[in-house]
Amino acid sequence: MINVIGLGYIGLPTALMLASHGQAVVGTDYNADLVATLNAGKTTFKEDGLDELFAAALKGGIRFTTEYQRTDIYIVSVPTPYDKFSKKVDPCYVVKAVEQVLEVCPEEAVVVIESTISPGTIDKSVRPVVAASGKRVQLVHAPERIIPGNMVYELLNNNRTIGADDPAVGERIKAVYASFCRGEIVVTDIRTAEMTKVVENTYRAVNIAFANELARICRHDGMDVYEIIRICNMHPRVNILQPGPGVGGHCISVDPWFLVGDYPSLAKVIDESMRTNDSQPAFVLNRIHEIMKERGITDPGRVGLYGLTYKENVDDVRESPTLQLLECQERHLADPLKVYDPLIEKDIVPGQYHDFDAFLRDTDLLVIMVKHDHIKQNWDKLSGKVILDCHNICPLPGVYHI
Ligand code: SAJ
Repeated sequence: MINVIGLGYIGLPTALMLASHGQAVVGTDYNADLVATLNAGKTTFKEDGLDELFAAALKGGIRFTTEYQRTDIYIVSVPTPYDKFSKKVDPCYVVKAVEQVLEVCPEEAVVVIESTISPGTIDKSVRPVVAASGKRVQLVHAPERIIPGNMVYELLNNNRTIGADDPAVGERIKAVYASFCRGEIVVTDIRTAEMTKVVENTYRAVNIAFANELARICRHDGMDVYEIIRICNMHPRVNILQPGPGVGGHCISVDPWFLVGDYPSLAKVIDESMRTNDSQPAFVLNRIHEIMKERGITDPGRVGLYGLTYKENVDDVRESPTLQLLECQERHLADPLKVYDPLIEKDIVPGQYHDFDAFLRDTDLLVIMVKHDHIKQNWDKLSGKVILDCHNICPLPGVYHI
């Protein structure tokens, strides 16, 4: 039996995937409400294919509880918050989970850590806890790679990395993941696995920063960045990403800072890239100001931000560019801008609307912060608005870009 600890964005789909592919699985989470929701047959966030996967996992006998189980394999996928000022990861939840596993597990149990951690965390924070317990367990790091919005497909098809102290244990855990994963699964050591995860996200962050920097260069001299990127990408060895209103989510906007924090005098390109991405919402705010002046819009209360999530078609707002922009605006002691997101039902920020038509009625300058499918189905409602399109998706004439 496998006990999956932490039933969030990664733990839940992983537990469901294992259970729907013949593994006996118990999912454990300290949040009793979340466990009750799952036991009532409901998923806890929106994701393509998740409900179907849930149904298959229930048929496979998955159970949800707040209790840690006594078993021989644990998969820990609890959050790893990071401190915004020190830019360091806080492994407290991983450590706590491992401590609780150690209280109940048998000798030689395998503890797989899926949570994203900064390189060296297992040596620094997890091994001492294991040593102090006096128990012999096998540690494995199997960092997740799935992208929100396409999680189910990517769980099935992505290649994976397994880091283990003992290659035989690595092979055993590889077989567990191979029960559902059609991708190649590489077995390596723990330190390498930790580093690969952070390097993958850093690679993407640096490349997004390059696109954002190009957008600024092109804006400065009135060139069309999208046309330039489109043409450059026709070169066989060039693949530039897209500029946007900033970088959000709990991965690309966070993990690269671990390398800057640990190697400040070496991680120069990474440091500069992260600063570029982090200042992109302020760049958009400046664009809003320029457009307001150009179009004679004097009331900031008539500016509406479309989209609160960190990217399209997900309901996750962690580190979202819209929240970053609002924070930046607040620092200027300004009243909150209007905000609408079709995927966010809860009230998260002041000035938030839950009715698209009412939001549009109260907005003269509409800023497309997130390219949800929803807006692509509603272009007809936007005619007559001044539009700042941060993603180059709007087909209407006279649209402004970043
Ligand atoms: N973004 C751009 N321009 C682009 C692409 C993305 O501005 O061309 C922005 C998005 O709008 C978003 C942010 O970057 O705000 C991050 O989005 P994303 O889709 O690039 O990535 P995430 O954070 O959803 O997921 C990433 C993935 N990592 C890589 O692609 C290397 C995923 O595979 C990881 O599993 C995930 O991080 C994670 O959990 O670490």
